[in-house]
Amino acid sequence: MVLQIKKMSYRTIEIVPGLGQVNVFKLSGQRKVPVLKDGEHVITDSSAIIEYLENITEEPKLLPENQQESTTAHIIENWADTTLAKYVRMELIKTAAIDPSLREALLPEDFPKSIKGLINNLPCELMNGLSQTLNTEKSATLLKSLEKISDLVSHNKWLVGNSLSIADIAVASQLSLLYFPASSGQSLVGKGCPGYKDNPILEPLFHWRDNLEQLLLEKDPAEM
Ligand SMILES: N[C@@H](CCC(=O)N[C@@H](CS)C(=O)NCC(=O)O)C(=O)O
Repeated sequence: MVLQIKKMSYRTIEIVPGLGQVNVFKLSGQRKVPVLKDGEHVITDSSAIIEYLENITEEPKLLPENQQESTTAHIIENWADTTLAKYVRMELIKTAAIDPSLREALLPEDFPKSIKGLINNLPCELMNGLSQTLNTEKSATLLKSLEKISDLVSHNKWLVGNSLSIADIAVASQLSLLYFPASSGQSLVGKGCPGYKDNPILEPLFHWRDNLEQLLLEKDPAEM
């Protein structure tokens, strides 16, 4: 999203979990994505990638000038990449465990059909057992945080200050796993986790996320 907002040209490479991560390791010395390669520079971790892009570009700035706002944006971005990311992943696993169509939609499009079918047909009881081991206390904590953010964005356009910042981008992008947006592609759009995607209290939150995606696609961020 940051590359898009800053109107930089880029190419993405999808990584298939497992085998595909060997190439990630060869390139960056660790196995996680995202990894940014810019000429000789190889940067890992989304926070470090944003900082790098912020340093090499002029406009639009995604870190507020004001020190207090900049610190708040950093903290929110970091929370979104760590705690929020972990909790939304947990919710998605929980949902996928009981929803075979979501499991299949999550697999890469070029995944062999025979294996897709196999994963789709895993016994529900087995997957259910897995879901029950996940912590309901954490779900309650996640829901509470999201309700607060939902309330905030129903009154403010941006999470911090008066312009788009890394805080908005980091939070909005994590919300995808709870309720897949248009950009997720045909097989995933509209899918998501019950209790979140159909929760009326979170409606303003997903509406804000969709608006943000729409703005990024249509408008020059300097005008936002
Ligand atoms: N805090 C890191 C998190 C990176 C991360 O956990 N990436 C996940 C995908 S979202 C991954 O590559 N997982 C594969 C693995 O752990 O092997 C960031 O924001 O870049």
